[in-house]
Amino acid sequence: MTQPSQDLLARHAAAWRRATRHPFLDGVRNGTLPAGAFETWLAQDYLFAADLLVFQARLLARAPRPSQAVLAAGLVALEAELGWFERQAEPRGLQLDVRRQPTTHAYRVLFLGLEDASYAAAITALWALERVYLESWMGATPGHQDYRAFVEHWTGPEFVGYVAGLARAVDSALASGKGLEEAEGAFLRALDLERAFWEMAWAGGAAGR
Ligand code: HMH
Repeated sequence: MTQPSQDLLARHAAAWRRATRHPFLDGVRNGTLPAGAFETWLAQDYLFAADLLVFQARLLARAPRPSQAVLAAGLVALEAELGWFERQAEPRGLQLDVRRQPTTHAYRVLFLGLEDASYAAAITALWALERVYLESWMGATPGHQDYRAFVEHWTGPEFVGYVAGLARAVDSALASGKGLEEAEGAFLRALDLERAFWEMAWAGGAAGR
């Protein structure tokens, strides 16, 4: 029998492609991003990561014992990532205390809603959004030198291992076959927002500034 996480990927290949391939990522790879796109992405992703940290802390609090380790380690890594964003922004002269754009806000609303959803749905969304990042940035390797540190951040062995650990957490949460429908809804919602996030960054180039 295939794993529930693999099943979701197989059943929604088109939505997956939309979430993981985008002109923004092509621009990261070959250095042809419009001015402002990367800066828009960076500032909004910093806000996203701050919201994700809160979501994940609360998810950890209701995780079953065998999945606590991967979620706790991820939480520590996320906090370090906020510092890393701050260090990336500084030499670029980039302001991080900007307002959430609508897509970033919509993601925050999803996170808050998932607090009332089943643990299985919430862990599925978390795995999906992290796996989207892995595959998206993999598609941008090795990346133009201006963006290489970011490509390396989401394609290295640590992140690969983290995403694999989350997949195991999803597979055990969905092993009973219960709650699959709700988890699938959360999965698809995350994919939609991932697509929208690239669109937002892309639109932040040229037109946005
Ligand atoms: C929009 N999705 C978005 N930003 C991220 N940093 C990740 C996923 C991975 O943490």
